[in-house]
Amino acid sequence: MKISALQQNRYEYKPKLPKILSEKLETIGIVQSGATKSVGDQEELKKLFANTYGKPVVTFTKGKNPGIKKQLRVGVILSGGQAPGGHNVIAGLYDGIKKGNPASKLFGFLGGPSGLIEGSYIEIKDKLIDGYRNTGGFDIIGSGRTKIETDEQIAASINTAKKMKLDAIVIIGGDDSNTNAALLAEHFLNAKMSTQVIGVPKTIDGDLKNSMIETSFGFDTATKTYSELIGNIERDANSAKKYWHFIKLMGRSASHIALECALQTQPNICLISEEVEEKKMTLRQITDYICSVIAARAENKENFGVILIPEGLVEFVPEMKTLIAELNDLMAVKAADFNALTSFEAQRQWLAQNLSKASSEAFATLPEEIAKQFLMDRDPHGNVQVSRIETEKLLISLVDSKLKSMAKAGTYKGKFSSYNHFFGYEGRCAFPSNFDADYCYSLGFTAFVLIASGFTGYLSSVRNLTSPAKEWTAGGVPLTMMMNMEQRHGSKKPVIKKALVDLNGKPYKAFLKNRETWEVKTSYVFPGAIQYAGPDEVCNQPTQTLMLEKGSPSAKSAKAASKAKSQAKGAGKKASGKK
Ligand code: FBP
Repeated sequence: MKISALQQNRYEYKPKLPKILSEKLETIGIVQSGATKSVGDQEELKKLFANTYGKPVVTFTKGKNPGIKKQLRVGVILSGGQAPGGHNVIAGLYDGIKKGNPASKLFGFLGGPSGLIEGSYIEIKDKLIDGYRNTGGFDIIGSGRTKIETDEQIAASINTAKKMKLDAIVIIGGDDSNTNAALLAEHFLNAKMSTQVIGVPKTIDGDLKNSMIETSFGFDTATKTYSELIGNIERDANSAKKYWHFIKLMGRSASHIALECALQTQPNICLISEEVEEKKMTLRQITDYICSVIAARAENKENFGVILIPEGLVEFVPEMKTLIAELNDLMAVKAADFNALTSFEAQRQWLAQNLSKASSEAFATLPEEIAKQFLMDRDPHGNVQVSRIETEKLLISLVDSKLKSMAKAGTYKGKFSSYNHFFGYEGRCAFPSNFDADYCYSLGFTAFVLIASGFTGYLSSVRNLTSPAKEWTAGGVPLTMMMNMEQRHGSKKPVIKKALVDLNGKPYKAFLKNRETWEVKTSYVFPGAIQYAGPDEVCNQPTQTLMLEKGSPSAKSAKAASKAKSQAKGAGKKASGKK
């Protein structure tokens, strides 16, 4: 295969590790917190996870780890959607395992969790991993969305793990895949097996985060890639001055990607699904809001603009949310009846009889093309595939007809010409930014230390991410700590709680502070392409979301400096007092 100059160059990049992981392995000691609790439904989860519930949070610190060099056989799975940095998780895991004991082996399951069920795998060796270091994509072993759920699938996974004599399995995935990891850890213990299970927080969506997981990997690179593209479109819009660009951004239910891109590029409008839900905004109200901004800019002769739309928006518009929930349940519970319907007309009639009156009416308002997208197959976790619903086209058609009626009424005098875009797959396999390359490598290495130290049912956790990498901390968080019970496939299931945009959080507040200005005054920012070499402020900056949530490196060092100064002053005073 022909290799680009950048790819060749990225092979040479040496990812940075937290200081504790660069030390001699035998000196990586373990500190454990007290017992933990799940975020919700504690009693039900305690019963479901009798072996793994309530374990302590683990942090690595300077100490002793005499058993860390034991020989290991580990399997690794890439699960769900691609996210930049996945290859580096495997590289970090591989290097850790081999550093621990060169005779240890790493196996990659092919095509996601189904590789474990079917016993389909390859051994990962130097030559293979060296061809994937610091590259995007999941193509080293492939990924998949199969859920290990049925008794047969669980039995088959147990069988493979036993046959391969695996000490551990690492599952690199999002909230649903890590829910699977938690279940697998529990099933292995129930089957009296010693195979450990460790998860790694992956997803460009940024919705797998909490007090212990600062961000999921891939979010940094994906949002920087989309922001580059949005900035390019903004510059085009500002040059041609004749188009409104409606850009849908991937991210599933949560609006973290849209919000981060808005902070990076300052578009005219960025819809935030979580706000739409809180204000119970109907599709009509959203349309009215967009039209009011378009009309205000037209007053200034600016008949152009950029609008960001989170891909999960429709799930948060009250009437659509209820409709989707009813459809999800119907398509799970009455799957056979629904699947027997051979035409859209037949589906429409069946739905008119089975949906509630309100949902039936909401469904009827959708243009046929969009209505069909609401009925597409659910993913294996029972979620509607929001990436396939063309919300950007739906909004363009609603805005277009509203502007026409405003023009008739004399309240809009502009020209409206629009383009729709969907940025999703463009960002999922980009070369990981330095941040993601370092973070992923550290997560993989951390997974190795957790395995070698005997833990199971944990998520690899690397924290303090807005500081330089050597100051990052590493350890593990029990998967059950992040779980609650939710309605899936028509019944209540244990799942890792998704983190949506916090309307009291700093990133959203920073957006709100500027929103009205950006709506009317052209304030575009052009971030340009991700840089891999150069000054720190160009190539080593974390996302705005992370900096606002955790404090930017400069704010942190200023704080640390002022703390040190006041401590020095205090010490001086004390010292002089003593004298
Ligand atoms: P994960 O949650 O598995 O990381 O997937 C992220 C994502 O890219 C979503 O943003 C998007 O809605 C979905 O995957 C698309 O799924 P698919 O890759 O199956 O088309």
